[in-house]
Amino acid sequence: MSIVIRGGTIVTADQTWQADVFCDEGKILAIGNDLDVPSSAEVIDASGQYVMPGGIDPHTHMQLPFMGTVASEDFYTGTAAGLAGGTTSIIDFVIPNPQQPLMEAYRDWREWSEKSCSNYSFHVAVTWWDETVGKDMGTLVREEGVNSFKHFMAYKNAIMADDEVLYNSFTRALELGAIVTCHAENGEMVFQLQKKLIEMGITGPEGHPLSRPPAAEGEAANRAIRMAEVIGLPLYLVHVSTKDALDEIIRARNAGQRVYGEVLAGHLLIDESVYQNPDFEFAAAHVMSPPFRSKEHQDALWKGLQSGSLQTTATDHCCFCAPQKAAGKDNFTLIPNGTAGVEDRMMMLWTHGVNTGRLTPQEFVAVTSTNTAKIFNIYPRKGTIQVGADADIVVWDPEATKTISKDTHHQNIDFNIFEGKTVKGVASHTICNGHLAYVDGDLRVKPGTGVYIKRPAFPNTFNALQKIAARNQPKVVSRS
Ligand code: DUC
Ligand code: ZN
Ligand code: ZN
Repeated sequence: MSIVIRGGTIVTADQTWQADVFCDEGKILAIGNDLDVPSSAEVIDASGQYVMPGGIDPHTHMQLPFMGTVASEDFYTGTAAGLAGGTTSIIDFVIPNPQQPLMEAYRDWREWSEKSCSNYSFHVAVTWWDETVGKDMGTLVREEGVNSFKHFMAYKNAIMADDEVLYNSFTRALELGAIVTCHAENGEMVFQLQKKLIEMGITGPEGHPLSRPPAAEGEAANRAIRMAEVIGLPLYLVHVSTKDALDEIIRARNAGQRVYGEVLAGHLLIDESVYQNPDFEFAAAHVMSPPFRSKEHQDALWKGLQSGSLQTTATDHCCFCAPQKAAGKDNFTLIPNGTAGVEDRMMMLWTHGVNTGRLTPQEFVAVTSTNTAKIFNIYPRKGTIQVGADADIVVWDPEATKTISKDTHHQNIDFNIFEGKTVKGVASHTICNGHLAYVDGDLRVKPGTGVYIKRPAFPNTFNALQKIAARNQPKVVSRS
């Protein structure tokens, strides 16, 4: 299928200009004015609209088995919903059970994800340690195109990585030239606070944020950052939700450390008051970790994004419907953690970022697509509009409006945390690998058309980093 997008304004992370874009065989083949293209090419009239790289959501959990249930959104419905919102790639997570071989879990996720209809890739979680885990990390990097390993510092007695696991995994990742990522919350602190709150009779969703205070995130962020400093490798903190964690990132970056931070659309736009709602279904629908925070933290997160201290935006898209959330009716610690957003992220970021003047359109492209492509080493194949890049493109109508609702969204969940919010700025067309996947409300997708994206390791960055790491390692001092 060949497509020509005519009359739009192209926006990349570093340039804005008017030109047509011609795509064929999944690639962008030409950019220019009055392009001469085959008469068979489908023409998209983008006048008055922006032509931007498709969104990349670096943090989703499609059909995740978690807390005794399985997330309701599968790889087909989830990637389709992403396309409806202008997101053409996701990076999801393989999460092995403790003692489960990494390669076995990876194969399970690859099988489940075959029905995807957009681009997809995987971070792999390290939830336990022995030498076979280190060996599988090597196979994943060298043969499967996995260049990032995730560590949950929370979820004690389940998937939590303690300091020993972190140390071993970070050290191995450095040898392999892979980046490490962390969910930073002090799992022991959360576990003890959960016990205490239940003993005190606080069993409803209002207990959830109380069990996960900002300091628990700040402490874990600092611990992960310091460990990455000593071992000497880059670190990416997922879903930074507090000023506490952000301040640790700023300190480390000012000290020359390569630390990146991701922020969720939900954390920027929803505040902690949702947990006080007396309707269990409503409050439980917002239970995710880390929880939604106070306006003071939200304000700091926006500033972090504007200043470049936080580089990417994501959703942590992880859907559980009301009957699943009901597992925690009498005990908030049993409510499956997760909220949706893969379809809404770009619209919410445009409306509250660009329309408010917090972000320029180019900065919007950087934080919704380009920076993720660079950090996870798939740039410029993904994350930009240039000749030779994959034809992952969103045509964006800055004047179109829409009211977000669970009744009209494509996400497979019975709730929307942005319910009733009107956005201005929506995807009119989404092109994924050269295929027109979404046109003005019409999804044109088929299961299994998505492409698995391999992400190579970072040899050059790591050669430099290993020199820095050597300086931090203990030295043998001669006593003679
Ligand atoms: N947080 C969630 O809310 N859901 C999935 C995993 C996570 O860390
Ligand atoms: Zn997390
Ligand atoms: Zn997550």
